[in-house]
Amino acid sequence: MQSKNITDTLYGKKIDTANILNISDAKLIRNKFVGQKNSTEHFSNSVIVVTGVTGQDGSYMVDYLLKNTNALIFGGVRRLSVYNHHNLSHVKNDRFHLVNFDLTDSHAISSIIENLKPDYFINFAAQSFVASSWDFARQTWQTNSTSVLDILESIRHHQPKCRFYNAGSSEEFGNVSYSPQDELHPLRPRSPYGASKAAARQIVKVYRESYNLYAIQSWLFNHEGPRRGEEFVTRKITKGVARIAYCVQNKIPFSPIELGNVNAKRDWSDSEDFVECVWMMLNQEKYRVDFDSNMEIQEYVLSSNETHTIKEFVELAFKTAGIEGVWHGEGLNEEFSVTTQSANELNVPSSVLVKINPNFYRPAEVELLLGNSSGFRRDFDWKPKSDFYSLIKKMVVSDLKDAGL
Ligand code: F7E
Repeated sequence: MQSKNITDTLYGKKIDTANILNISDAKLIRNKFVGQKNSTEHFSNSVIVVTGVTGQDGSYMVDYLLKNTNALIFGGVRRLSVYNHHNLSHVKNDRFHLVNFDLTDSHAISSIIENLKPDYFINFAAQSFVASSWDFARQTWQTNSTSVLDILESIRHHQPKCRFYNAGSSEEFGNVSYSPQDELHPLRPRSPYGASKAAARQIVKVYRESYNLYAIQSWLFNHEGPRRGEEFVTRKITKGVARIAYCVQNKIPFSPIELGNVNAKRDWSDSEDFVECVWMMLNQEKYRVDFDSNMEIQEYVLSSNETHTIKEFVELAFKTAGIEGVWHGEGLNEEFSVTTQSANELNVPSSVLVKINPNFYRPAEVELLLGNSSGFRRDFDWKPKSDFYSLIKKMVVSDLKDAGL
C-alpha cells in the first residue's frame, strides 16, 4: 500500500535524506526506473542496493555510483530517532533513495531483494569497530556473518543474477604468519570482529561455488577519510589535532589526546580509492585487463602496500597543523610533547599532546598489518590516487576547517 504521495517528482519522491521510504514506495520507484531503462548492459542503468550508507564507505560508494553510473540506488538504513545522515547530507539526486530495513531482520532482507530485484547488492553495513566486538560479540556475529548468509539465501531464491559484494577485512588475517599479506594468507583472526568477517568469507565462497552466484568479498585493509567514525584511531587523532590547534591559536590550555597501543602498525588507504575498486571487482568482465569469458571471478586484497605505526600518524597529523612534537618515555608513561622550538614559536599553553591510556588497549591486538594488493593493481591496471601523506593532510585539513581554522 502506497504511504505517501509519490507522484510529484521524476521517480516519485522529493529528495530529502531524512525521508526514508518503505518497501512499497521503493518498489514503485524501482518499477518506474526499470520501465525507462535504455540499456541492457549489466553495469548501466542498474538497480543497486547499498547498505551502510550513513557510514564512511557506503556514503563514498553512493557518491561514486551517482557520478560514474546511471544507476538507481537504494541506501538501506535502520530507522533511528537520532539523525545520523551527515555523510549523506550533500546528496541531492533523484537516483538516490533511502529505504528502511535492518540487516539483522531476515524477512526485511528478503522483502528488499524480492521487491527491488537489485542488479547489485553492496554490503558495507557492519559492526565494524574491532574494539567493541569483544563487548558485543553476538551482535557483531549477527550483523557481520548471519546477515550475510541471509542476503545470500535471499539472492539465490529471488534474484540469482544479482551481484553481491561483501566488505571483508585485513582483520581476518589477524595474527599474521608472513608479510605482506596477500590473497593466499591464512585466516587467523584475533577478535570477534575478525572471526565474523572470516566466517562471512567462507559462506560467500560456498554460495558462489554451490549456486554459481556472482558473490565476492575482498580483503580491505584499513581505509580512512574525513567521514571516518570518530572512534577509529585516525579520525580520533585528526579531530584531536584540530581541537588542540584551536586551543593553541586561542591560547587556551588543552588536554592531550589519549591513545592505546601506539606501536601497532597499520596499512592505511583512502576510502574513496577503495570504493572505485569495489565497483571494478563487481564488473570484472568490463574492468579486468586480461579478462576472458572462461575466467572465474576473483576476490582481491585492497591495501596501500605500506605500513606505518600509530606514532607516525600522530607525528604527521600534528606537523600538518603546524605543531612539531617528539615522543619520550616508555610503556604507559610514553608521551608525545611539543618540541621546545615549536613551544617557543607558538607560545603553546600546554605541552603534552598525546598520552597513553590503557583503557584503549585491546584484549588481543593485531600488531602488524601490511597488505600486498599487487594482484588487483595488475589485473585492473589500477593505482591509488591517495597515499599516506595526502590522506593525513586531507583528514587534518577537513577537521581544521570544521574547527573554524
Ligand atoms: O585501530 C590502535 C588499535 O580502531 C587501529 C576497521 O575499519 O580496520 C579497522 O580496524 C589500531 C589498532 O582500526 C587507539 O589498537 C591505539 O591497532 O582505527 P582502529 P582497526 O581496529 O585496525 C579494519 C581493516 C577493519 O576491517 C575494521 O572494520 O590503532 N589504537 N590507540 C587505537 N585504536 C582506537 N580505535 N582508539 C585508540 O585510542
